[in-house]
Amino acid sequence: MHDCDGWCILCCGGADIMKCILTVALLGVAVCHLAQAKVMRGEAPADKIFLSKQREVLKLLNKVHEPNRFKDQADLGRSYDPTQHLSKYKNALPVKTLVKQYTSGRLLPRGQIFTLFNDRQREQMITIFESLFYAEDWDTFYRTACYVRDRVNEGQFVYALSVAVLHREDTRGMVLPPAYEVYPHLFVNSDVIHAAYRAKMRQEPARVRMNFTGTVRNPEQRVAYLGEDVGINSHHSHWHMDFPFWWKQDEYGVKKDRQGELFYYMHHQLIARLDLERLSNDLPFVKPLYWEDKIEDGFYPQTTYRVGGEFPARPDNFEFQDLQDIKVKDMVDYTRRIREAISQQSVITRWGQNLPLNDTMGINILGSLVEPSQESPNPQYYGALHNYGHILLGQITDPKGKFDMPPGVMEHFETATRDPAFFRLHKYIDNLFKLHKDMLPPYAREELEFPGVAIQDVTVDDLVTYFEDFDIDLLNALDDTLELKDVEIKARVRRLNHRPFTFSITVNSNQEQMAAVRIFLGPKFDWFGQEIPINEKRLYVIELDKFVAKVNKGATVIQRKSSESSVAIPDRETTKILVRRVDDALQGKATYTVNKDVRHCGYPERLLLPKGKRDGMPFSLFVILTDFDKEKVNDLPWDYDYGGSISYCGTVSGHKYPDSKPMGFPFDRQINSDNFFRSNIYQKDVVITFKDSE
Ligand code: CUO
Repeated sequence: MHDCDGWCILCCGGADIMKCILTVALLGVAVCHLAQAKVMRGEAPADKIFLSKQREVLKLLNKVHEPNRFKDQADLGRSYDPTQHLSKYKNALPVKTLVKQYTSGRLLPRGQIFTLFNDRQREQMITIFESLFYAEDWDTFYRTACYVRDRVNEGQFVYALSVAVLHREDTRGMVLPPAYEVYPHLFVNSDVIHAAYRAKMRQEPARVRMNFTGTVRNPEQRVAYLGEDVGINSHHSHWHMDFPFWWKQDEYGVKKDRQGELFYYMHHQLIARLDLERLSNDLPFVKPLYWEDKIEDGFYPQTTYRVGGEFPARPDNFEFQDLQDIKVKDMVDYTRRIREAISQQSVITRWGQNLPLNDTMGINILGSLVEPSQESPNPQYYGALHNYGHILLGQITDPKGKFDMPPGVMEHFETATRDPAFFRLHKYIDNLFKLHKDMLPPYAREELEFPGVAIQDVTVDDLVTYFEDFDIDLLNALDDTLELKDVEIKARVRRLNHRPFTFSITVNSNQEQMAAVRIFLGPKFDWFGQEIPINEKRLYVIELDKFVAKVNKGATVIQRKSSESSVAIPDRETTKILVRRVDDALQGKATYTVNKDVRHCGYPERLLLPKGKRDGMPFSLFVILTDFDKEKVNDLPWDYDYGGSISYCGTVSGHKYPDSKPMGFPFDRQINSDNFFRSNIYQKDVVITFKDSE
């Protein structure tokens, strides 16, 4: 028996000693409760200056479709003339351009639909973003924000302001309202909006039930709960705000460590997650699409823009169409060139040099080339495979612009995952990444093993999923007037959740050391009910968690809760609660803690597990321990959490991605089952049971 008190204080920093004592007594081994809740190292009480800045940002994002209702901000915006303060911008060119474009009426008008995939609209948005980003101090930033609030298109404003807030030093830790509350039209069906309007007219509070699109006659509808989940859409749109493809790393002085690889990995994981949901609903894995094939499944979004009409629908069996600037044949050519680069393990840069793809950094280059980001080594030659794919799908039903249809769901990161074709496009892209990964040698023994460390056992609570109701605030969805009082109108949606669970990993080590722990879940059987071999299974494993733990000499039990997962973030706070908490703190009635590393990007924690089946569905659980000292990249504390969603969302605070292993290790490369499993890699079957409700 260990000296529990002393040991617990040493190991857990004194956290939850009673639980520790109890567990030690029961198990007879040392138990390390790594963290009782997510360790938010960047958290501290906010001061008045921060709180008032936070309040101003929330005011700026209130009812963005209408003129600013806050008189102080509106007056400030009206009277501020950026051209009189050019010395207050680190780079004054963008703000000069912005004012010129505004005065000559060349900006996208308010009320119109903004999409990042439209070059002209994006360039304008970048000018707005840079005007905000280059403001030398908070005061200039704030005045500029008030200036643009009522002058530029609201879609461009929200996006530019959000990206600026996420990246400026003086706004670090600031929380943005959930995207589905800022522009609810992108997240809920037309029916719901109509019903909400009726309730608003009557000035009656209402909860409007929202169903998933389609009917039971469409098998894809069985997994619509994932693609249409507001949490997934919010995660995805925030990922693209944290890692914009238009980001100019050198110019802005903010590096995006491993952006190309993150693009590959986060999207790969989204597809794998849908694949496990598909199996749970008796559907086969997602099939990739091809430029010259028909897209079997159509999609009818049943969603309407606030102004500008319905999102276009795509009938079944539609083919890709040439657009004015993007030809289907070009997509085939880009693909061929990329495949050539992969098979030759070398990319040709725009200056004619060869950039090798034959090492662990190859995926980062390939990711930037396929998306493409500003880091693409040769966009002229390799094109914009992924971005053009989004545009081709978004404009497929009105390729010539004959009917002046608005952008499709694929042309907004907030709505893209609603369309099953999103996953098919990304599977197609993912297969290119797979081709590259398959060119690399399988991991050698010394890359896989952790000498002296063995996992003896892994246990986990019963894994149970269920559906629950969730309410989305529709306040910002409805036009109203100052005279009309706000009434509470919400959309009620069904969403997947799971019971909390805790892993207990019993480890034996020949010395005290730091271990990187990776937990994955993969399918056991395929759609036909056949057991999936490990080298195929690896393509469908989803990451449940990745963290660092201390193992002692002898036996250690590492415990880790589902709520601590570094893949996921908890539910977003509603704007209403956020505003109230900030106001209370400003009035000294409560403390508001700010986390300087706060993340908006992160897979929803309640979706950590796939649905499974009513009778229980077997899955394969993998736990892998490796030597953290060999893979760490900086000297930050080993339990630093980078805001809590490092696995899929990397870092935005300028830190490097904290481990040097390829993302998805060890499943990202081919696996030879004969020499894959060793004492630090543990596999066992687990069962996920779905209950209709909790
Ligand atoms: Cu996230 Cu295609 O990159 O949607």
